[in-house]
Amino acid sequence: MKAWYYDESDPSDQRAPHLSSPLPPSDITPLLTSLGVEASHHPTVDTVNTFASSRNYKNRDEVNISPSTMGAAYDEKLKIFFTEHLHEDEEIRYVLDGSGYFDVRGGLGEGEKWVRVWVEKGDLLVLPPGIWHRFTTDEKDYIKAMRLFKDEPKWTPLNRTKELEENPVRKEYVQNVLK
Ligand code: KMT
Ligand code: NI
Repeated sequence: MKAWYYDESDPSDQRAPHLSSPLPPSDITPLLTSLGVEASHHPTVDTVNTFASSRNYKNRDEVNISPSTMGAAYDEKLKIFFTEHLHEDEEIRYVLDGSGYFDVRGGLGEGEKWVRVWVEKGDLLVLPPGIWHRFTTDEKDYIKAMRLFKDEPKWTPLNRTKELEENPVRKEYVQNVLK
């Protein structure tokens, strides 16, 4: 896993690194923690299973995102994943193979910034309910990931709007995590 503030200067390709200066590894965990994001690394799925059951996760699915598995739908799917959204449930993402970027919003109002988190095989992220985020593959165009859900698979993205700032889950996230 690596992370940096997303460089907005060239918007042409979401899969490009958009690297500003890389954050020193020791700064990454405190930054993610301040956003309520937990990151860990699991060489095998065994410890992911333990982690998930300790948090009462009951459901999961797998996505294989690449031009060869998705054909013409690939570009369209990437646009959907990269549309800024939130989920009302906490969700775990575990990378089984390949790599990609989760962008998570840091700051509020004028101070908003994208934090780009590069994840590769074995990396696990817990995204808190109510965090604005988006996903894209990187220039290798391939990720296989496990998506874990507490209850019913409810991965419906709620795309960002002004009104959604008033969503109770969003408000709770802002009050309790960002403050
Ligand atoms: C999400 O919530 O944005 C996703 O699940 C993206 C696909 S998982 C690599
Ligand atoms: Ni999402």
